[in-house]
Amino acid sequence: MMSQKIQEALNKQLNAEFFSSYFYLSMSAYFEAKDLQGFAKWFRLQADEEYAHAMKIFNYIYQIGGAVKLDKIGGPKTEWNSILEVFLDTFEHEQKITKSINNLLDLSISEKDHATVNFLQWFVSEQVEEEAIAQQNVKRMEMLGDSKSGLFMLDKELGSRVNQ
Ligand code: OFO
Repeated sequence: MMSQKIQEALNKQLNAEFFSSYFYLSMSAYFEAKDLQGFAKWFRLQADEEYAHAMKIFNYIYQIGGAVKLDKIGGPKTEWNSILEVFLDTFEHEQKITKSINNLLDLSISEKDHATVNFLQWFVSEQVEEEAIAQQNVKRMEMLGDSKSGLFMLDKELGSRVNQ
């Protein structure tokens, strides 16, 4: 049985993952409007992945006898000044999520909740991957500069993404 503190923190993280999904879906909509189908698809799959992260936490809370308390999800940003800004926001957001996973892990360690410490290991590895990808996308966008053909190629490449 988890402590009240851990249950609240897991519910908070659950909300953050749902927000991530909503945030990336908003980015997907932004690219749909620009007719950049590859980028739109990439962010839609990213939104699906975040939804799956949320559901992982949802299922875990019940597995260890806790209770899920769904809260309202904040309204995500819907307008960006440039494509680069979208990728910079993604990187910044992933860094924020990494911090909140690390805080949750610190709390689980101090509460001696070994099951939750173990559960969170998957998220720790996932965040390393997500930050690396987000940073790589920022670098690629910076390299492209104003190149239209570069943008077309990157749109094509990101559009080939498939979720595992
Ligand atoms: Fe859930 O990993 Fe990104 O935010």
